[in-house]
Amino acid sequence: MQITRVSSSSPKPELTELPALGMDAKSIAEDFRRHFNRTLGRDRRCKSAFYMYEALVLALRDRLMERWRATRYAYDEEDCKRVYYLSMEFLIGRTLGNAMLNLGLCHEVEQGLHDLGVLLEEVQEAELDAGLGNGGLGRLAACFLDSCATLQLPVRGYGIRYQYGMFRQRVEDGQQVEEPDHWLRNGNPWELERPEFTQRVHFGGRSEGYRDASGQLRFRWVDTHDVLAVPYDIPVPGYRNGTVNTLRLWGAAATDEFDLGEFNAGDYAGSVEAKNAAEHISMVLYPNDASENGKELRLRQQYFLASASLKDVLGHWTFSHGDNFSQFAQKNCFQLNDTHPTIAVAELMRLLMDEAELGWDEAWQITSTTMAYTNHTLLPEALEKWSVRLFRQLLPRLLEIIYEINARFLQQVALKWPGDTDRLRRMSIIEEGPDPQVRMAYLAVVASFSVNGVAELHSQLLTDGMFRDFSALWPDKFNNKTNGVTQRRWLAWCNPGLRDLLSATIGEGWVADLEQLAQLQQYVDDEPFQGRWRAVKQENKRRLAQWVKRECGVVFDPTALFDVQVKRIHEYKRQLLNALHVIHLYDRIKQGDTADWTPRCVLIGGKAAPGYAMAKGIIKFINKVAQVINHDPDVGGLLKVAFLPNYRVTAMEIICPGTDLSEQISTAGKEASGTGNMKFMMNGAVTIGTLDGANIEIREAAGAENFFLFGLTAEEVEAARANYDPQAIINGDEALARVLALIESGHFNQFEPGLFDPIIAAIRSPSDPWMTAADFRGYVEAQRRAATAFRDVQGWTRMSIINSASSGRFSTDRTMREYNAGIWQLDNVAPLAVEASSPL
Ligand code: 26Q
Repeated sequence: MQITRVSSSSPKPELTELPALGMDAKSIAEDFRRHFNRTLGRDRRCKSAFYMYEALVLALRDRLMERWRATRYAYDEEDCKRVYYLSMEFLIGRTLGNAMLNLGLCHEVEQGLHDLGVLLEEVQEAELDAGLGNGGLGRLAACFLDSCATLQLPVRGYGIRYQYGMFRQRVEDGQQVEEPDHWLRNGNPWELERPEFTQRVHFGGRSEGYRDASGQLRFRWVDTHDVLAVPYDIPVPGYRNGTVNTLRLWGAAATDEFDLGEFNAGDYAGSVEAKNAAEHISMVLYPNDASENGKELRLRQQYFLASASLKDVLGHWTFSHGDNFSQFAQKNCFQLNDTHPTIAVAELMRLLMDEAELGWDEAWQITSTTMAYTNHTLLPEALEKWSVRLFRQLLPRLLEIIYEINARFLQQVALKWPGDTDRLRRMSIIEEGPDPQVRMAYLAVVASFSVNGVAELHSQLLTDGMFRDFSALWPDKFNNKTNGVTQRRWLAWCNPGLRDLLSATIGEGWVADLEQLAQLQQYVDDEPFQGRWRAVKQENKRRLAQWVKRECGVVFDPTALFDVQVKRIHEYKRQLLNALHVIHLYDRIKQGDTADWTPRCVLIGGKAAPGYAMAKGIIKFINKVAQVINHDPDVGGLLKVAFLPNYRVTAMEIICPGTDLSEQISTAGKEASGTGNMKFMMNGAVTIGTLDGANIEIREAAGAENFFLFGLTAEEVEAARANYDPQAIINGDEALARVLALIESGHFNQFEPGLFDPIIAAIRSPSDPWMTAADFRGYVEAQRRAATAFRDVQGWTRMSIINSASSGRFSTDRTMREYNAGIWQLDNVAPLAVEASSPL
């Protein structure tokens, strides 16, 4: 990989050049004041935190703007290869702190505001989370962008500018209540609208064949209903390197003629309806992190993203290369974040054939060498399928193309395995039946040159299971890219105490090179260092306890073991197993079995998909159990349980620094990777977990003695399924029998009989897919080992330090280097010097 520095003597427009903006406290304070007073028209009589926040964003944005332009110029002048990360979700959270950190302005901003008598912390609290994602997959996309900008890789994110992000969760009488998240209510000062790059996206209509001038049969898509896609750009700064990449989010808008036609015909209400229908496309994020199959609006969203983004890229290409596509595949790559944007495969074919007038072979050559697909799930119910009928109605031309891709693909299969009709049926992109379906994952695999899973076990299970036939056909396509998280947000920003201790001990290098944390190994037994490590953790636990008190009204004692499980609520993630353990501890307390007790505070948080009844039942269960335990005078300080409402990115920024024990307890073989597990590890939490997803790699890195392992392996889970007998397990385990008896007695649902019947039935069911009862004993024992270990203060500190010291591998900087070496093959490109880039 070569580092390219674009010469500042390269030709550039010769108009007025602005001097670069000052990066000192005084300049920032001046700009802050100017924006507050003049741009926003506020004064000391209106010192609302929101306008101060906005003024500060504008001051920082000015500084990003010049670097953004310099980066763009460098990419254009270099004519470098680029990657487009297509994702329905970018779970960004807050941007202010990240911008300050990456611009290297934390102290300067704090000082500048302080000099004006303004408290930075208050200003920060005015920023809402950009909750444009459900969970892991969306947050991963945001971490990827941070790392790509830091590595100076020309990668651009493409997504949707949802008006409403992930719903806000309130808890009322233990129950989840959803509220819309109108995060754009006060505007978004980070974004830059770019109406000049508006694209037109087609829906409906029909496909029509015709002969072109040379007599060649071609197709056009006619009588369509069109929607405009308007881009909003968000700057993505690298860590102190002058690079600013772009996240381009599309907002939907009605075309003029769409509503004017009806308006002129006198149908005023109808014309507004049409406008609404168009704008509905980017109205709301689907709050479902498994599947919401078959919803027309969801397919509209997916095509909207794919079509607008591809047109944008092709527009840029033809602007500089005309209609010559011979180099296109060498210079462009699309990374599909799960199957959600996979319709891009057919759309690229359509654009190349119907609009750029290429032949099938040439178009396929380009498509199948520019598309790469990342899978994030093994759950069969999460596999996307679209009914052919819906496809035909909404995207008729795309369906034709998919059929043709499938026909040619099946020919290839038939050639390799003559006469194997069962294999043809299994591998077909079209699932036949009374209501035929398009299998999006198969379309993605067939059209991509790379298919990757997100942890070693997950990638292995993909080629052994779901994609077995495909892996036999194309073994070289399949690869693993273990996930990561960005240490800028998940350590340097969210844990200032640990950041300062680390930097004082091993220098600041780890912020851009996480493997340097390995240098901590030499301090593992250094008592003064251990003391400082504990002091930092203690302070973070105090901060977390304060927050839990405010959000849940439950008092946590910072000297207790902080045991935390935060993630989406899902049966496979087994929050239920956690709750059973909590009840078991409660039962022990009630029996007086409390010799050598380790006081413990259990925190559980996460959102349930609004339509997922069982997940909502689990939330209610946890809340009711917490209520009983927290109010039982026999329990006192031995055990506290809190359900944290509205878990989100900003909540995790406070939670992970203050956690001792990280719960990663999914049924083995079900969690593709997990990324929360990595955030906790980095911040010195010890994991209790199964051999699932990236837990396996975490344990390898930290050493088995620094990880609390329990449970069946993925293989054992599948082997045990056929003869799974939870009743026998319950009969043979007194503790579990007592826990179930207590639940069945109605102890946790005094006034709502039958409330937890579905939960009890799930645990007792021989067809429980998550085999909760099977892992109970192992889990309780692992928890006992953890509790005992925690009372050895030095021993625990050692484990904590070792976990953090071994987390170097779990930086998205490493993940992105691997994507680049194995899939993208981009050169690093540094921006033009800031002062050399002309503003006009
Ligand atoms: C699908 C169809 C219709 C509506 C919504 C969806 C949908 C939306 C989001 C399906 C899945 C998701 C999100 C999945 C997800 O977050 N998966 C997680 O990805 C992480 C990053 O790779 C992994 O660490 C987790 O293990 C995996 O569960």
